[in-house]
Amino acid sequence: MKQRTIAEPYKIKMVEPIKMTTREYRAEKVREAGYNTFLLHSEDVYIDLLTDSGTSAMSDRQWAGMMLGDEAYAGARNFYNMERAMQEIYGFKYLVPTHQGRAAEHITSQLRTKPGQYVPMNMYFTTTREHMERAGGIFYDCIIDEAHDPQSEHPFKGNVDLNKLQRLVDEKGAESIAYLSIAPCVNMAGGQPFSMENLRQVAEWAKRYGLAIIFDATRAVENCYFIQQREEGYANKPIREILREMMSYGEGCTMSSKKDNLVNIGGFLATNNEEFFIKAKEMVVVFEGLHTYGGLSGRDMEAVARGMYEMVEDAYIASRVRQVEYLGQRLREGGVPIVLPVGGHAVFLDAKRFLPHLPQEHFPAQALAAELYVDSGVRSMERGIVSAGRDPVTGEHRRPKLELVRLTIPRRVYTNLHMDVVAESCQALYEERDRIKGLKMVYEPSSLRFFQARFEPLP
Ligand code: PLI
Repeated sequence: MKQRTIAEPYKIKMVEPIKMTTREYRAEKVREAGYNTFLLHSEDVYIDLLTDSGTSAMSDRQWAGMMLGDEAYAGARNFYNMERAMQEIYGFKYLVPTHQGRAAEHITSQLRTKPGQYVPMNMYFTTTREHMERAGGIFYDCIIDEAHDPQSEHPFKGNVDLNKLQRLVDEKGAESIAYLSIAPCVNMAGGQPFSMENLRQVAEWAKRYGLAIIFDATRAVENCYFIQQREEGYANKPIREILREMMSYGEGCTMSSKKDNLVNIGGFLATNNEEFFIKAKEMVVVFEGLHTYGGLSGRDMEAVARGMYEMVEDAYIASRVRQVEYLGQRLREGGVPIVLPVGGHAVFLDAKRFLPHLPQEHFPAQALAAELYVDSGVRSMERGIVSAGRDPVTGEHRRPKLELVRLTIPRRVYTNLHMDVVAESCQALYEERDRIKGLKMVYEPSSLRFFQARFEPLP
């Protein structure tokens, strides 16, 4: 039987007009932006699928909570509300708020990594790896091979390959590992989930060697939805319970509240490890702010607390992930090459298959993102060779197998008609793909280059 439609479990109370521009105008703007969508002015964007980070629409309850901000320097009531929400929803004991996810990554990497130690992760994430390397750690990719293949339809492409973990221990010894960094709905793989079964096995393995799992819980709720839909034994379990079980396998997490938690700013570090908590509190006051606000205002913490309860409502998360799936379905029907299965937060165009005439050093995904903007005012993001950066030892470009353009869907913001516009634009570009040319990089920042790099079209 055909799946029944699930509509959004909310209605729209306030709207924000968006600007429609001409093709000529956009061609000029993208040139001024050095063909980098991060450098466009948001006002010149029609449908903004750059990121799902901090772009959510908050609910009336979250906005009402903002009015109840206790803007005390120390011990604000909203901190205790956020702490209670985190304890109930994620299940960890201790909370250190931070202004966003990368601040929690900074603290964790500095405190938990000795120079030269490995940090196994199920694929890299840009800021996570950057902080790991700044702390002297070495990233070790332990995701299953299928994750690097955009056409593999494995239902849990975010799974960890236990053989890869074992190989690391056999070759280097367990003491060479700082901790395991495990991310639900792996961003750079296309928003791909891991299964609870796989996580359980990883947790057992880690226990055997006395290693901690620290989640990057950024998109854990979306992963829980896939577990509920795809994994035996979870179909009738509420998302809230699935999340508690998932988190129970870790010692703690870093978190960008700007995703799952449905807020525009915020993050945190959570842990059951008291010693780590005490050290993290000492460090947060140096880099972020007092340990009861960590760079956030009272009202921000209140919005996070309320967002945590809203994100685990089953009807919300179903409509969120199914909107992403809807865009994926439209693109598939139009024959546009995308990463399969469609992930939890974004649809990823496979630029290698979209533009097979462009070699990776001509930055096909970067060029495609610029073309998409010119065609329809839709802003997307490169997730390929530019995002991967350079190897810190050899200085060479890292050449990821995945050369992708991410169409990231903000939460509770756009309608499916917006998704139709996006799909039609991608399809139109696919039909005229042969005329799309590559780019050359003319300015390259020393780290996280994708944010500020500039390009020019190749002749
Ligand atoms: O942007 P932050 O500092 O709040 O969070 C960093 C961060 C950590 N982990 C993961 C998996 C992320 O996706 C992430 C941020 N992602 C962004 C900004 C994105 O556009 O995907």
